Amino acid sequence: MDRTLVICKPDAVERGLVGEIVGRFERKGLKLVAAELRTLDSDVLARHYAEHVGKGFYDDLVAFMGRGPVLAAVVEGPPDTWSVVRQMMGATDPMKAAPGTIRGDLGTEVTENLVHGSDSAESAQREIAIFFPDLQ
Ligand code: IDP
Ligand code: MG
Repeated sequence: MDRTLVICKPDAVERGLVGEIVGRFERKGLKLVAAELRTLDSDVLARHYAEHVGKGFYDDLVAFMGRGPVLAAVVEGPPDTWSVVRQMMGATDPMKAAPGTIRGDLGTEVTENLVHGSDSAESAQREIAIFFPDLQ
């Protein structure tokens, strides 16, 4: 089995779309193995988004991601589950994301794009360790 990190971002919590987003993953056949509503501080965000520190959009990203609670979750499924989750999320820019994807169906803004999913098996392992260090 394979696990990946999913975050329903603050806009998803504010808009009441957590159930819709998690439900899509559950209906696909992926299993929720950890989930917690929490507000992320700048230290956690700097670790999680290490690849983006210093980029032009980073300050806006951190302000957005820390403005209210997120649902951090781990989902489990067959090998390459991280890739299935990414496909179901759609492109980073919701205006370019395909219909049928979470971002394509539910969003319009590139920063406030509803959902995070790890972008490789290595990222999944790294990110799960940040959010759920005690997960077996
Ligand atoms: P991803 O979430 O699809 O993996 P990344 O490139 O890793 O996309 O970017 C992380 C997050 O930073 C995005 O989900 C989005 O919230 C935000 N972001 C990415 N690119 C831009 C941009 O060009 N302008 C504003 N925000 C951006
Ligand atoms: Mg990314």
